[in-house]
Amino acid sequence: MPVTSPIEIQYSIAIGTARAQRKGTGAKGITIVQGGDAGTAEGDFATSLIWSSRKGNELPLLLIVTNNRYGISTPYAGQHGYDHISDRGKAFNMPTAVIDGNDPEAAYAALETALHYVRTERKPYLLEAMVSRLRGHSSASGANPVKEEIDCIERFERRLEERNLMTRSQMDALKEKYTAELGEAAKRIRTEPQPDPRSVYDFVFADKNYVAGEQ
Ligand SMILES: Cc1ncc(C[n+]2csc(CCOP(=O)(O)OP(=O)(O)O)c2C)c(N)n1
Repeated sequence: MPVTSPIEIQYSIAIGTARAQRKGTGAKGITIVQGGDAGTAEGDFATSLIWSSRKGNELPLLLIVTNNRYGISTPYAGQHGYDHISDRGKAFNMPTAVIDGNDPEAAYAALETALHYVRTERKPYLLEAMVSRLRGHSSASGANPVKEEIDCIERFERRLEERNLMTRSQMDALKEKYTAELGEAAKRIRTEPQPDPRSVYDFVFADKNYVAGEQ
């Protein structure tokens, strides 16, 4: 699900696509939805826990929460009464996990396990990734770098060097290559035409020719 501007409504939208993919529909796809820790205090997150876990009607939904322990400037303790957001999944009989989201290897392994479960069981899984908050949220909380936080890219680069998998200069060259590529893409996008206002409802509702149950 694409992340939305009003936080967390992607969790409600995810129920729709996951319902189309649930067991018995013949669909093999799954829905993956992601949001932040503070957003889980919105009702849409609770709605997705309820709708995805109903007995006999479970949905193939991977719920990912990236927990950086802040909602703009509100710390975790001011928002939640439980130690981990993933604990909420336990009340809905879904498997849960908490991982170090700053560690790409741990994240890869945890995603593999979670994806395998959702794809084969066609049931929901709640994964909580503990991540850094490298900068303030915006001007609302000051957008300066937060020095005490772990920079996951720097840490991973050190690991690659220690294991002799990549050298500093190889990593610098990669960074330069992708920075240039993204810079070019950003320039190109500015030259693209604006979307036609008549397309505002495209892909919001099922196509008007769509008939439930048919391909
Ligand atoms: C429905 C709604 N309420 C309030 C906001 C204002 N707002 C924007 S981001 C944010 C906090 C998000 O925190 P979190 O979900 O932890 O995500 P993070 O930005 O830390 O990744 C809030 C309250 C919003 N965008 N939408």
